[in-house]
This record gives sequence, structure tokens and C-alpha cells, in this order.
Amino acid sequence: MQKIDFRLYLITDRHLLPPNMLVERVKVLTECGVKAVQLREKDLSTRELLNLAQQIKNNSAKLFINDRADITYVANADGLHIPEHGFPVDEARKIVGDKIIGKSAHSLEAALRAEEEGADYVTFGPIYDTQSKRKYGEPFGLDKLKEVTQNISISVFAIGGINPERAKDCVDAGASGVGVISDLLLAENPEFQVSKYLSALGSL
Ligand code: TZP
Repeated sequence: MQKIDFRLYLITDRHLLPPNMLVERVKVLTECGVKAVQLREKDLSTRELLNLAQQIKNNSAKLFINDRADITYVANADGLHIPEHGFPVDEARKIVGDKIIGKSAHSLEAALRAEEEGADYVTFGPIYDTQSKRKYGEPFGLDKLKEVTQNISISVFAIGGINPERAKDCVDAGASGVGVISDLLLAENPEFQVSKYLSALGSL
């Protein structure tokens, strides 16, 4: 199993930012201490996504690609993140070998299945209300998070409506870390915001 050596996991959504700002924003956040980034831009062409991946790859953080084993391989990213109903992990490994593979889980059953398939981590959520609540469904809350963290042994990243205070509560519920979109991408003071997360999450 691959070692997950980060607690703060930035997930992208370029639509939250002004046009063409994503690469710069990710660069700033990684310079502030974000150690893992998932490129989650589901509406880009293969060529556009590859281009973005290659630009973001130059940062010091680990790079994960959402749902695209081919781009993970070609861009030599560090890992692949598979949606709940995406490739089974063992099939994805035919393309990405022993790179890190994570999977989204929206239930305990899905988290158990991901672990059994050989995923290195899961994201579980939404834990809290998110800005785009309808898109991600009703929030699960900390009790459901706890149920997942108590029943699987791979790393669990809590996702959905996370902020630094909530990150601490998620870790207390057994999460290894948190996946964050808007609270990092839209932070007015990225350095301060990242430092709040890093102190809330603690060291590995
Ligand atoms: N999966 C569950 S909630 C979510 C995803 C991708 C979005 C989280 O976004 P935010 O802005 O960090 O609440």
C-alpha cells in the first residue's frame, strides 16, 4: 500500500476563479504548504486537461488526476482519484501501476468496497453543507464520518463544506485529513488560511 503523507488535500474547480487563474492559484497554495492537489476539471478536453496537469505538475505538491487514468499516466502524475462509480481500482492499476489510487465514497459500503479493491485512500462526503449542496446531496455529518473511519483502515479524507475549525472535528472523528475546494481556492489570504489548516490538522 502507498503511503499517504499529507493531511490537507486541495481539490480544484477552476469555475470558482476568474478565467485562466487556476495554475497561478494552485502554485500560490502549494508554496503556502499544500502538499497534495487533485485536478478535478471534468469538462475539459483531453488536450486541455493534459496541458493543465503538466503545468501544475511543476509544483512541489503531489498531483492527482480525477477520473483520467490515461492522463495520470501520460502526465506522470503521482496518483489517480476515481469517482465512486468509476474504474474498479484493480482495472485502473493496469494503467497507472503502483501510483497512489484514491476513490470517492458516498456511503460506508462504498468505502468498504474501495478498501477491498485496493484503494490507498477514500474521500468521504459531503460531511457539511456545501455551496453547491444539491449537486453533492445531503450532508452526512460527523457520526457517519466516524462510522467510516472506524470500519476501514485506509486513509479517509473528509470532504464537503470544510473549513479549518471543521477540519479539526473531522480529524477528531478519525479522518486522516480533509479535501477542500472553495475554502482554499477562494481564500483571501492563502498563507494564513493554509497555516490555519496545517495547525488544525496536526503533523503526521
Ligand atoms: N464531493 C463531495 S462534496 C464535494 C465533492 C467534490 C465538494 C466540496 O467542495 P467544498 O467547496 O470544499 O465544500
